[in-house]
Amino acid sequence: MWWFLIISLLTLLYYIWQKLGNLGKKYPMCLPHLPIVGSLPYMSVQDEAHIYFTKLKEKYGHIYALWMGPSYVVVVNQFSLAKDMLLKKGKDFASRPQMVTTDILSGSGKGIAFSDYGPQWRMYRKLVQSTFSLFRDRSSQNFEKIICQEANTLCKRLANTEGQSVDPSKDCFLASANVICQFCFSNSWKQNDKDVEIIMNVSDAIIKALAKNNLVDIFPWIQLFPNKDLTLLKENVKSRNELLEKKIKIEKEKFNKDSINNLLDTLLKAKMKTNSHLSQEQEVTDEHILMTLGDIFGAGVETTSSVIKWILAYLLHYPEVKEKIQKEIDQKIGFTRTPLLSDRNQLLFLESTIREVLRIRPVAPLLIPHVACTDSSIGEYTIPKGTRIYVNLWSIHHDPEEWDEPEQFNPERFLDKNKEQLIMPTSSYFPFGGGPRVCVGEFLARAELFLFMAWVLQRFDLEVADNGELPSLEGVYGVVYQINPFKMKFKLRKAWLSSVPGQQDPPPPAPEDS
Ligand code: STR
Repeated sequence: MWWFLIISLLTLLYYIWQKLGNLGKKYPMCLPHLPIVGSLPYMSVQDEAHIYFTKLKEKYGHIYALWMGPSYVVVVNQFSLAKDMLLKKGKDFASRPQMVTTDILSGSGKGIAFSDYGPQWRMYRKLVQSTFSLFRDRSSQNFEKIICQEANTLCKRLANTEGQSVDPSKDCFLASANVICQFCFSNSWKQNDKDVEIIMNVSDAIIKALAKNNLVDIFPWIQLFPNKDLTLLKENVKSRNELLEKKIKIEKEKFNKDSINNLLDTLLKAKMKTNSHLSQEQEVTDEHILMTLGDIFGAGVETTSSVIKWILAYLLHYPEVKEKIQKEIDQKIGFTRTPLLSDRNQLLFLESTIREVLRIRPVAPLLIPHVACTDSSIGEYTIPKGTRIYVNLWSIHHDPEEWDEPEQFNPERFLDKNKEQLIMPTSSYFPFGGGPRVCVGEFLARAELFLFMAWVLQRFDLEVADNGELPSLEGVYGVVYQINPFKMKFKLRKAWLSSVPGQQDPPPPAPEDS
């Protein structure tokens, strides 16, 4: 009997202690939840996650909590709260959750996208950033030159498809893969290289496997049972790693510590400096090199090629926008030279269209989940250490309190009244995330989107495929919000053909330093 009293007393004391500890603290409203399964039985599986989380805002407010099995998750749906969390208290929320699927992809949290916030992550991120600076600063082989070379070959390939209905996926993939391949290894792939096909399929399979909303990420013990999705993910990650390892092995031969030209060189040089005096965290290993290259490669290819396809699809739906962009290209650039990065403040319709596509169809609608590395707060709400946070970019980009008719595709919202200047109508816009984990390749991505689109629209008209079907603007939710496959036609513009008589090839790229 007395032990029963002691247990009851201890439980009561614990309860009071908890209550006292929480005095004055305010937590986000929480969805109902049960032991073990958490809020899962109360959640809808009909809508895709970003849409469902946006709908929940009506009932639970701009910030709310739920339990994904044993994990406490907070969803942030509003820009001012996201700003507080990503920018003001960025370091408090800069960690990543440990999940079975991303552990498989990142070799247990190596690389930079899915690794924990700490000295090791910082070191690899700095190495990547320093390589980005190299490509921005130097005059030979800078980003502008590389992108223009790729835009040139892209246009040649598209000219060869003249008049046929084609799926633009492979061409978009190859163009962005080759830019990132130059960045990582200083070389590129040819159109019919078998490896391109392999890496394209493998990358796509990885994204699809990650998108499956795997239950193993909620209940890791599920991996003890046979799991088809997980096996598929493992196989594809293995193929990707083998392909990258093969490339690393070949490119390593050319390494010269006095001539650092690409990301692999930067990482190998850092590895040379590794010695026994360094702590494990500062040690550069082959596996870390592989994972860092894998992240940069995956991020560089999948995001850019996906956005280009979204832009093409929107321009097929809104030919009047395409015409405005082309008119501006004709006026500001004409046909005697090719577009340059410095044209960005001239081609306002193109820039505003890119911004609008990144708003209406964000690359990563829930970003990559963040984790609180310390007890902290978002706005007035207490967030305990270890909380998983989803930033609902979809809701932020479609917030009717911030955007006029957010569901409408309207690039001109990014232009002033006279359509003479680019503007930002609201701050409710984070297409590349923000804070310490902001996309490291934002500069490159924006440069690629601008130059690829400017080159293509300077010489091609975009037409609906022969079956007359417009692409669906409903995407497929995942780490990258992808468009469903579609076909279209690229037709050389009459104006282009008549201005460059008898010549189907674009003029040679003439970019000098930006
Ligand atoms: C794509 C498929 C692949 O082969 C490797 C990766 C790893 C990095 C991922 C990338 C993925 C998808 C897009 C991500 C990127 C890191 C940052 C980027 C998630 C899964 C975004 O935040 C959009």
